[in-house]
Amino acid sequence: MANLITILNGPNLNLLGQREPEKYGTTTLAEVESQCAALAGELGLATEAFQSNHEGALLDRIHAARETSAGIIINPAAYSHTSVALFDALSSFEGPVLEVHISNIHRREAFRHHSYVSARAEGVIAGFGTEGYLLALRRMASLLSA
Ligand code: CA2
Repeated sequence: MANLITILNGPNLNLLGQREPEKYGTTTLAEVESQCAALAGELGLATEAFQSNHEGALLDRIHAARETSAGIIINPAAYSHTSVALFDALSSFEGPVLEVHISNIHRREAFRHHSYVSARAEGVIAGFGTEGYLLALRRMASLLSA
């Protein structure tokens, strides 16, 4: 609980590194998750990672994290732009929430410029590629040690 960070990824991110490398790079989700686990170890944290293409499954993991995790790092993917339910679930979580987007959503279509999740997040990282997850983890370590 004290050092576990839940890393959540939303719809289609299971395809990371396999399609659209010009937008999302060539690193797979499995590689991102293992990079995060390694960095977490160096930071004195631990990670659990979960990806789903289903909104309800993500909500269930956020609810579970209320009992198990000190913080949440989430890339809600397309649900960022549509889901009040994710905002509500994250609002029930007491620890820090950091939002990650691999691409710079502000340089893309107008419908990607607003994220419901951002209003709940302590911070948002966008456009740093998959490195954004590692930056978020470092920030999470700072937030939890403050
Ligand atoms: O930039 C991001 O991380 C996004 O959250 C990615 C979402 C998009 O809907 C958001 O606006 C921004 C899309 C995830 C799709 O992931 C894919 C990865 C590889 C190939 C195809 C899709």
